[in-house]
Amino acid sequence: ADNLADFHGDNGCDSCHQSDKGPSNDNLTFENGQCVSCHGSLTEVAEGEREGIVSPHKSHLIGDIACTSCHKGHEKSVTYCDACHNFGYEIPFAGKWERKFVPVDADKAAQDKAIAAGPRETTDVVIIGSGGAGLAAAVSARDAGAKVVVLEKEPVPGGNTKLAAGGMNAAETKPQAKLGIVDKKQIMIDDTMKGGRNINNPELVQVLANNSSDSIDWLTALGADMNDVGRMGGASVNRSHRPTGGAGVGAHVAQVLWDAAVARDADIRLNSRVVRILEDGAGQVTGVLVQGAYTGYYVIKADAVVVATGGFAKNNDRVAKYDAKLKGFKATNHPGATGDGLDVATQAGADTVDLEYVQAHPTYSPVGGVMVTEAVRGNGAILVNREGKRFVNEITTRDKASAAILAQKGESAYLLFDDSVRKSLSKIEGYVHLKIVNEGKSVKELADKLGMPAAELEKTIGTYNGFVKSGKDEQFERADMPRELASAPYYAIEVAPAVHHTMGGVKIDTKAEVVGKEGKLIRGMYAAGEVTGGVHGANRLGGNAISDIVTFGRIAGAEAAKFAKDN
Ligand code: FAD
Ligand code: MEZ
Repeated sequence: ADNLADFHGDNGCDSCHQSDKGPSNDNLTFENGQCVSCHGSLTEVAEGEREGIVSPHKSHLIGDIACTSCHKGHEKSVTYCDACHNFGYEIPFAGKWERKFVPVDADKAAQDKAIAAGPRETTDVVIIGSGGAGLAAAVSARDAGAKVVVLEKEPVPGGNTKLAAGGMNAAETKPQAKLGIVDKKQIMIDDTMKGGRNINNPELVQVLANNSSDSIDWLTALGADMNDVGRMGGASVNRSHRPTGGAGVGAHVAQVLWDAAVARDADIRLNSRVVRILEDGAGQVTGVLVQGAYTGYYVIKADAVVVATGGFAKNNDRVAKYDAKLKGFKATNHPGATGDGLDVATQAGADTVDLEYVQAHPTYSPVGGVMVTEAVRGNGAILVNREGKRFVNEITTRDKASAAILAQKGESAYLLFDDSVRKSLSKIEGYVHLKIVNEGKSVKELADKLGMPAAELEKTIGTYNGFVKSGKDEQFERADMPRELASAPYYAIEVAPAVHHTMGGVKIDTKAEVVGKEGKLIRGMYAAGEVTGGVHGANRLGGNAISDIVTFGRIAGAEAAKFAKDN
């Protein structure tokens, strides 16, 4: 046998499919049910695995992970995890993971034919993308009474949102008050504008900051725990919210939003790529053309469309077009962050802003294929070079920290912390699990392991601890030094910058309505999240994206539902 279908062939097509016409929907709901009925649920399969491996069946992905995300019927199977990691899994009937960018208009003749055939179905609001912006929009549109279809091109939901780590920025919140943190929405506005080099759209920044505390309350009411509050680069106050104990914010928020959307009966379809937004020729959207991975092209007629397709950091050709310095760089993003939503929106007339601003995250682990959260630095870690010396204010903005790392020998550095930092942030356990953390019982042991001069590293840590005690970083003016690095064991992760966030995108107004190329609003088209531009200016502050997607996602969903009702 060459693939799973051949392997199961003797059992007949109906061992996998409900009818001899093949898959009934693009989620492969029936087919996945068949896998589970024979092999058990993901949890059950994971229980049977050897200890000590990073389990392929116990993942950080959200929702109910479909077996067919990796195990394919009629083609080669692929390990979805290979999009970021390399665990060396052996999967039956394996092909190599690869993802080529296919333009949205690649198959124009077949697309035109599907459009000519007319709509297969009708809904009030179509949401493109199942990341945080899309799911927040789905929840708020359902709460406003709209019938909603969410279309997601990947086999797993959650986009980049499920990977978000360090936190969600918000000012004047209840968790801040409980911790005695004094913050002001105006300070969040000022920090965001300064971090974005003052080219952000100030009206959008006001919406971001002024609604941020409401967005924390909204998530909390849906069941989220946003009670831990830490510091991110460029912030003058602790305002980055995450679950108690410091778990990753994104997987939690995405799961809460997914559960809320499912509980509200949003119709969520995976493996469903939107390749065109349809409009009536007079500036109003009429629906979308979908490319179902298993059911082919079809049209959904809709009164309103929310574009929530995320950024394009994983598409290095596109990144390099805007910033040649980033050519060949790795990316922190999920494989679907290719920018085709941007193409779909611009082909339907949307204007764009700030596309040339692409951000590198300073601390990506090339060994693990994962971004190491800024919260590790926020909670006290320092950056040292191969000589064992600090070289930058660790909690400066990302553009500055990335440039400083690239200026070091080997174009990488070590994120260095002690056991007290590890204990302060449970997200670090994930990095230990991925085996990317070097450990030493003493500073000397760690330095020897890294091939670093031990005396120099001991001196660096001693000097830094002195700054913590005096409250003044005399070397790099780091403002926030939450703890001394004095509790063994000591840890280090090698880090280098990787493409992380695309600041520019579709132009929107404060109601998340999309602005067209002639400056006129496109009626019925809304956009939210990383696909949009203007909120973050030239450089996004850590923690502001989750805030952006929840706030503008909620606004987009509510406004789209209202538009659908009124038109
Ligand atoms: P996404 O969550 O990326 O969702 C977009 C979805 O649209 C994807 O699932 C994609 O597959 C789908 N899609 C795209 N095109 C189409 C199409 N044509 N048809 C159908 N579906 C389509 N920000 C913070 O504020 N705090 C953090 O701690 C933080 N940590 C991060 C850590 C990592 C590793 C990464 C990568 C990012 C992090 N960010 C963080 C940034 C933040 O996670 C993202 O900017 C944000 O989640 C984007 O949300 P979104 O909903 O706009 O897009
Ligand atoms: O906002 C981000 O991208 C962020 C906080 C990432 C991280 O380092 O955790």
